[in-house]
Amino acid sequence: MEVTVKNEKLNSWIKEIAELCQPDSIYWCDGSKEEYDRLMAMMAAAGGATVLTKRLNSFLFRTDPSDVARVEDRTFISTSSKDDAGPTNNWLSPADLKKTMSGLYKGCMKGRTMYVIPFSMGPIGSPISKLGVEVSDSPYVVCNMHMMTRVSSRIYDMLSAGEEFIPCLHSIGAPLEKGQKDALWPCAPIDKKYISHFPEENLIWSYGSGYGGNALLGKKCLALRIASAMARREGWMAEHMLILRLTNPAGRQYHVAAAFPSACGKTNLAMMTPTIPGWKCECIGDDIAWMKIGADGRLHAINPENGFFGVAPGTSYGTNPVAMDTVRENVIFTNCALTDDGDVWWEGMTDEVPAHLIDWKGRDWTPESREEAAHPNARFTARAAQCPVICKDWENPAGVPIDIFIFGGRRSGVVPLVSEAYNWDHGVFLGSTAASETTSANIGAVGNLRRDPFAMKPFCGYHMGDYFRHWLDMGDRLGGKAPRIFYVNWFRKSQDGMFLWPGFSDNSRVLKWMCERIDGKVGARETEIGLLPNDGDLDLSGLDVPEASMKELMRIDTAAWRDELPDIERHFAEFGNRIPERLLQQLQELKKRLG
Ligand code: SAT
Ligand code: MN
Repeated sequence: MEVTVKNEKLNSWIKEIAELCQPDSIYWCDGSKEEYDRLMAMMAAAGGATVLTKRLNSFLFRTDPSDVARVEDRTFISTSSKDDAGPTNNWLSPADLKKTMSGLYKGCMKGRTMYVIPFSMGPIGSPISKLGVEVSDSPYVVCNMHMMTRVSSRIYDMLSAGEEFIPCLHSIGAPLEKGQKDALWPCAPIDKKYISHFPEENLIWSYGSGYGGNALLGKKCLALRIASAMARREGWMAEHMLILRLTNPAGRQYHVAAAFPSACGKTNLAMMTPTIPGWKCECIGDDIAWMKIGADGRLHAINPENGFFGVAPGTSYGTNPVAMDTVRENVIFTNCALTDDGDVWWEGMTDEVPAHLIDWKGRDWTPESREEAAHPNARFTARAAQCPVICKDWENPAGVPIDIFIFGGRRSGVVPLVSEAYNWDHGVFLGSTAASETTSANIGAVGNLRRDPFAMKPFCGYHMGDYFRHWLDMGDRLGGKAPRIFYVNWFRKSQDGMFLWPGFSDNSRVLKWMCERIDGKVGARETEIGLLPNDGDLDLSGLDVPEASMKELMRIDTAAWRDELPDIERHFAEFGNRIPERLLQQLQELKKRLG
């Protein structure tokens, strides 16, 4: 496409990048369906994309086995002072990092096309949206960005009118020499990958990976890492949260924003079909919330994304029928298995396991095979508009007023099914000490317990101690209009390792209790760790969970909680003098309650 954009910053940046990366050609994207179809057809012809004959307009990609998840060890927050990045982020000085990366970028797009992708996070033209321009040498990235963000030529007009944008530079880091045959999934080796953020100048540089959050720079890089730093400066919030609307049988609406780490069920909760009669759940977003205090003094949330990049394994008509219906057509699948009749399959999709598949590495697979057919972090990319329960207000620029915040994670022990914070400060304490067993959404060990405050450890673009303080400040500003804060754990296990709580649709029972707390309809009992449901208040009608399991789900093991204290102390100590006094006070109070 021939494009003239009258934006000096954009044009000089594109020129500079083109000179550095030396692509064979430059292509300015317009976000059209024609463009998407053409790029997909090109990738299918080259062999990188497999056309799924069983699913309309859908494709399967297999990545290089080394490029299957975010790379937290290779992710950098590059501020002029190391201290400003804080202990939870990798840091290199902007000068050093730019020098190293410029060396890598030199000639890195040889033999390839450089795509210029204009996008908006949030509805185009909305006052809370942010514009970005991603430059990438990956057509897979272009097509995913079409779904996950709003890519449109209208953004060129806005840029010509002088609107600001966030430059996002991406290369897979695999130049092609003349005559060299391309890999099916070109990328750079792990020690050459860099996912870099310069929050002081709102700039993103990503090199070496083509996968998900490493490469679709509107998502984690812009909408969380850069946006969280902007949000703190400007007095709003950018959080790793799903957003949903619950409606009770009387028609009263509640809006919930919930933070769980990657691959801990945000998409499932956001699309849940309540098992309790008369309740309705609608999805507004499944991963990121941008929230501002509105004229009414309440906190209003929007979903800056345009689609879902969801974990496929475990998704089924049993666990998340809405997601299954969302991915019926027009989907990009990555690292799923391929069936003999041209469809995708993943572990947990059907009770019956296919007799033969091509696995995510492209090899023959049978139920006897030792490895999984789909990678545990295999993903689907689909437009939010395709979701059957998408809320009619999901693109409302005013956002939805949040009533309830939920924090949580994957904990096989210790943490009860649900508790409510005593007050805002206690809620911020719960968020700041949240811990979860690691998942395959990051390259690294799976199942290790780690502190993941507010599910933002991998995504906070500045010092986490300052981030805690920002949460306390927001609470002070919101006062009596602040959302109530809850903590959940759907993943507690019995002694013999079985999940105690059915989860999924039955999580609606827990949400119902929260709504009734908001309305003052139910009380709660004070415990050492927070407010827990009184016996009989959690609606368990029609649910088949043994009483002993319910007891265990709600049990507070004070000895185990006492054992957590040294770890929480160590965790807080990491933040040095940037840990807010009010959180240390919360820790003292918890200690006192535990005796
Ligand atoms: O790869 S992503 O970062 O987009 C997914 C996730 O880890 O949440
Ligand atoms: Mn996420």
